[in-house]
Amino acid sequence: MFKALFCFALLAVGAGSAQQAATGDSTVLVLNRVEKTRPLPNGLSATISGVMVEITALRPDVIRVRVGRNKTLPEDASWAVLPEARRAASSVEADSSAEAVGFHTAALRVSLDRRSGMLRVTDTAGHLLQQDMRPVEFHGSSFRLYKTMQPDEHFFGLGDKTGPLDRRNQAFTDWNTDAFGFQESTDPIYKSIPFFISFNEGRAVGVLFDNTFRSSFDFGKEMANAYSFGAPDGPLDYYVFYGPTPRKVVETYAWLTGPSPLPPLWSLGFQQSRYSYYPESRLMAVADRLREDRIPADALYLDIDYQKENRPFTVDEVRFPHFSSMIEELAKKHFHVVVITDLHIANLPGSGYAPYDTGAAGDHFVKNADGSTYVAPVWPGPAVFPDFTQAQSRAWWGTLYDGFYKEGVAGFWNDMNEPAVFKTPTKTMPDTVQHRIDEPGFKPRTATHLEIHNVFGMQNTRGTYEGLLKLKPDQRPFVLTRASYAGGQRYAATWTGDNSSTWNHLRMTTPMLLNLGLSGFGMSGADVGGFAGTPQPDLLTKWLEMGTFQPIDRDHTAKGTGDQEPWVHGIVQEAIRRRYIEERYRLMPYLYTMAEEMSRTGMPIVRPLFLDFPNATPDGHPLDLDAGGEFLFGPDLLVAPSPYPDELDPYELKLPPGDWYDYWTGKLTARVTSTSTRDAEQPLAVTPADSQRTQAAKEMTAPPASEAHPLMITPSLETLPVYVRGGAILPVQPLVQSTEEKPEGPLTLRVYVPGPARTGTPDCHGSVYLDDGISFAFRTGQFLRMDSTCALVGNELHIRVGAHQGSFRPWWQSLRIEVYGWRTSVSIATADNQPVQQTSGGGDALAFTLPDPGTGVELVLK
Ligand code: NBV
Repeated sequence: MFKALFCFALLAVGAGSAQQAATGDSTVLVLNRVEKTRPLPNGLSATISGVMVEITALRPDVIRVRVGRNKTLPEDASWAVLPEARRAASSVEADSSAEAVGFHTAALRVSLDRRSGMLRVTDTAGHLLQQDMRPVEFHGSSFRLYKTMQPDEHFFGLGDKTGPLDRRNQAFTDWNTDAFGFQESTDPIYKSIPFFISFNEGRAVGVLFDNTFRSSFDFGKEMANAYSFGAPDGPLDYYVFYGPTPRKVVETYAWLTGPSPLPPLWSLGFQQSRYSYYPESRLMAVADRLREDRIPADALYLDIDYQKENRPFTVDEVRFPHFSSMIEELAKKHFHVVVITDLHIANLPGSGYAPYDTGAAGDHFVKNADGSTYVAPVWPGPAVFPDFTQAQSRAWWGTLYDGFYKEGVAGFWNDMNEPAVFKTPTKTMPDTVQHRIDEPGFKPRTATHLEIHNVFGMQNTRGTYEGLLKLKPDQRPFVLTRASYAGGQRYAATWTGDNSSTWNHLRMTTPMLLNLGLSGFGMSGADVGGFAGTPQPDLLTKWLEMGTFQPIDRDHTAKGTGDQEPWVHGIVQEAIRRRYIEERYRLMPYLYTMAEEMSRTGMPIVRPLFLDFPNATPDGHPLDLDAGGEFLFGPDLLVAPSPYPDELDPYELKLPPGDWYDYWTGKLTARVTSTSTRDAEQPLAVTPADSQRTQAAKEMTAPPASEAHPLMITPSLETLPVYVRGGAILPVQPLVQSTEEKPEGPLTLRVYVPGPARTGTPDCHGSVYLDDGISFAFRTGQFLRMDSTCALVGNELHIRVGAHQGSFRPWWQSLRIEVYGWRTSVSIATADNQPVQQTSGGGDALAFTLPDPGTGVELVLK
């Protein structure tokens, strides 16, 4: 039907006919002729085929497009986009010609073709960023937009949808779904994040399609030269924002929808979970074993079986007779407990079950179309569902956390919030249930589940997050969610749901987490070891290795599977697993610094290579597409697992331009020269410092591999290859068993001396951020930031450690500075002109320990 109507519509356009296509179906509407236009200070308003269109600039690099049938624009309200961003306005210059009408900003040119009504966006240099391929069409309430697609255009984002990192040649639907047992081609799964990045010839453009209905995206699957998006109903309201760098697009997405808040430090530690640890003695035994085996860990999870008959906000007192003292005891052992609190409230009228009674008294539950309360089976049996679209219902929901939060439960897990419903083929609520939107910024109105489904989980976590904040205003909440929508990162961290204990699922983890990170969810993880099934020993080991380099490192498994803690499968496997978890704790200063960056700028912790190296290939092709499962863990570490982790064959390592050191040995692995045509336009500058550097490199025991010979890696169980960017200054700390333990000894700054810089100035810097890890005191200056740089000056290496910014006092008194890739010995070393002794560096590193006065210090090596 859709296709047939569409052909008619096209014919109508071709014939230059009026807006109502000659289909005999008055519901089809094609926007093909610009009738009236009116310049706005920040954009343009137009009537196209009788339909209202408004295109405005929020910033010079961000435009918003809204199209409204019935002579009005869609309601200016959003669950995703922050009010301050939606209200932003940037002035524009109007452009008009015989063919087109539009405007330009300092970054973009926007035009509407007068004959076809089609939208075109270019940068000011004329590079095409987005072009309608067809006029916009409405079919009843549904609509779809087609945009031209370039031969080397690639697409990223849409959250953790399965499949390869690049979304090209695939199609996706947004409809939050409990997808137990999902596989590589399963769609939809748990989250709906209608945001994607198009990347073409090194230029990135972001698109946020802010529509909560069952939207869909097609990236060249239907047509070889077009991508499209649309929805069956709801507003035609989207944002287009320009980089050109993908980093800028990611940052702008955070500007629009808000970054993830700074998480509590403990949530970055190792987390142990299973469905379910009970009774109490079992949980305590797991805690004790982690400490006895000296496997650093910070969090333990209680899944649904801790509750009485699966009723949220209760405790099964037979299984957990000393719940609060158990939490206390675990806290003394430096464990944070996270408990599951699903949203389905047991339907128990008159039984003294407070969540039901107070919810019913406040009229907080979702209703059927006939006004009765909607009741459906989930874990507790018949259940009712809070209407999270009402601000007052979210506030009530938040109060339910009072008891657990006071007892010292540290974090909360919102599962099943797609919402999942049992015994129905749709796995969720009927389309017809009624939600009552009562929300600042929205018109108070009822909405069917078709509109609310995809934001239901997000609003659930908002209720949790804001409720926790109200209960403990000076404690950073930790909420973990399965379902969400664009902007949901403001309230919760997330995980990828019920994966399986297979090698392919381990492999799928990377693109899922990378796309989640690009889509705002920088705090994310996948169940380490896999949820469904029992992992083979080597698989669990490899997964724990990879877990070290995930933002959230949580080992979790399903009911009825084998034990999955790091010690299963004997001491040899356990020793490898321990080593990786320990490494995560050594890297904690680096990881926490990244988390802080994420909370300010939206930059995710795990990143595809093209995010930091958009010009790594001559044609601006994303390097990731040729580099298997490689990814960046923050700005300085590149993790290079085998693209097929169960295969024994050697695989090729592809590195972005620059010097790369082996993280484990500290040796220079490769010096990759830029292959980018864009960069090649800038001649390589070889300064005297660089010649010195080259001389120094010759002294190294392992000469850098030449790019002409591909670097091959032979996989081994005990090694996950990790490389450090030349020019990084990596902060690492002494080993601890939990993030609450004070590290004993100096903060180490590992300086990886950069090779000849492309621009002549070696880029060598690092930063470390620290605070109390739990409160909001950082907002009033109680944090510490310390930036450092290194520079080659003639024959000397100068390492400048900056003064402490902020008033937080660090745990260290001294700094150990390790220098990689410079020389094997020095004749003179001074710190602020006073001689310093070289200490043993191990391997090829030079090492020096100096007091950290907090006022900055310069180490000069000659
Ligand atoms: O609460 C039980 C599980 C949980 O362990 C898992 O992580 C969630 O994704 N939950 C789903 C419900 C049922 C799973 C079969």
